[in-house]
Amino acid sequence: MSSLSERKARLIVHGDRPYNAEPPLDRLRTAYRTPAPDFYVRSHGDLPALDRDTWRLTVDGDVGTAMELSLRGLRSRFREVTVTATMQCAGNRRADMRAVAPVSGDPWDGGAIGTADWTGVRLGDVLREAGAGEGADRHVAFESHDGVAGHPYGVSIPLAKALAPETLLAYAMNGEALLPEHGFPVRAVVPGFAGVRSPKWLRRITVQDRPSDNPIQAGDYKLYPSDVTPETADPVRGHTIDAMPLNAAICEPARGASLKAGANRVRGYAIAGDRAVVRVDVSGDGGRNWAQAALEHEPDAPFAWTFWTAGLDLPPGEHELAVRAWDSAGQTQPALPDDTWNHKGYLCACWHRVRVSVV
Ligand SMILES: Nc1nc2c(c(=O)[nH]1)N[C@H]1C(S)=C(S)[C@@H](COP(=O)(O)O)O[C@H]1N2
Ligand SMILES: [Mo]
Repeated sequence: MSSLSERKARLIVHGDRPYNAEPPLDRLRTAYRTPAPDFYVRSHGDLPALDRDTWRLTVDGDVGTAMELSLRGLRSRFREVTVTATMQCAGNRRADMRAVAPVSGDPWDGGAIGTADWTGVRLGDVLREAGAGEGADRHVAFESHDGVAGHPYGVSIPLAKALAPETLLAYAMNGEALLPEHGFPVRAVVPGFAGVRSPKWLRRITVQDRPSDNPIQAGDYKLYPSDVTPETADPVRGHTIDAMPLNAAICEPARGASLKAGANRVRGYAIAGDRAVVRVDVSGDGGRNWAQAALEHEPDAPFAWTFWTAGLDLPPGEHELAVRAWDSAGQTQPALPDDTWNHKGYLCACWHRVRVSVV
C-alpha cells in the first residue's frame, strides 16, 4: 500500500488539516470504479489511527439487545455483500457557486465524487439482529472516532434508509481494506445520500426517536434559500441534505484546454440519485444547440453514476461546452449556478460549463 503522502501528491489538496482533496477530472473519468488512491477525501477533523484488532462497534439505543462487535464478529455473524455505489459530497462543484458570490467551505471542482464496489454487511441485518424498534419516526444515529470542534463526528439517517438493502457497514473498497482516509476499519455507506451521511471510522450506532443532535447533523449540511445569510441562517428551518440532486460534469476536455478544429470528444459523468440517468445533452455553444451523448452504466448498480461520451464538431474560436443530464422522471438541471446559489455552496447542480479555445 502506498503512503498517505504519496496518495496526497496525486490529488488536488484543498487543505491538510482537516485533509480534503479531489482528483483531477480527467483522471476521475478513466475508470468506472474509482481507484481508492484517486478517490476524493473529505474530512472534518484529524484522521484517527485505528487498530483492526481492538476496534469495536457498539449498537445500542432502542434495540432489544445491545451489541458490541469486533471486526471479526461483524464479518462472521452477517452475510457479506458488495454494492457498487457512488459517493458524493454535498459540496461537489461548489467552485461554480463561488463564482456567483462568496460561499463558505472548500472550493471543490467536480471531483468530490467517486464510485466504488463497497463490501461489508447490511446495516439492516445488524439492526434486525439487535432487535431495533421499528417505526416511521425512528432514526439511526452514528458516532465516529474523529473529533470535530470538541465533539465526535456524528450524523443520523432515517430508519427506513438504514434498513434499505443498499445501506452498508463497509470494510472494503474495490476489494481491498479501506484506506485510513476513507474510514478504516469500518464506515457506513448510504448510497444516494450526500457523503456526509456515510460516516467513516465508526464506533457507535444508536437507534433513537429523533435525528442526531450532533452539530454535523443538527447545524451543518442544511440547504438554505438564497436570501439567507450566515447571520440569519436557522438550522431548524434549513432543509437537511440527504438525497442528492441530478448532476453532471464534463471531465474532458479540461477547462481552458486548447483543441484542434473538427471532431472532438467530450467525456464526463452524470448521476441521478436513486433514479436513472436517461439522457445526457452536450453543447459546443453554451447551450444553444445540443447533441446526445452515448451512456455507459452498469445494469445492476442503481446507485452508481453514468459515464457519457459525446462527439462535437468544433470550429476555430472560443467556445463554451456545456452538459445537462435528464433523469427517469423527465427532470433536468438548472442552467445557472445563480438558480440554486446558497451561502454554504451546497448542491451545485447547474449545467457544467467548460470554456475551451479551438485552433
Ligand atoms: N467520521 C467521519 N465521517 C465522514 C466525514 C468525516 O469528516 N468524519 N466526512 C463525510 C463527508 S462530508 C463526506 S463527503 C464523505 C467523504 O468520504 P471519503 O473521504 O471516503 O470520500 O465522508 C463522510 N464521512
Ligand atoms: Mo461531504
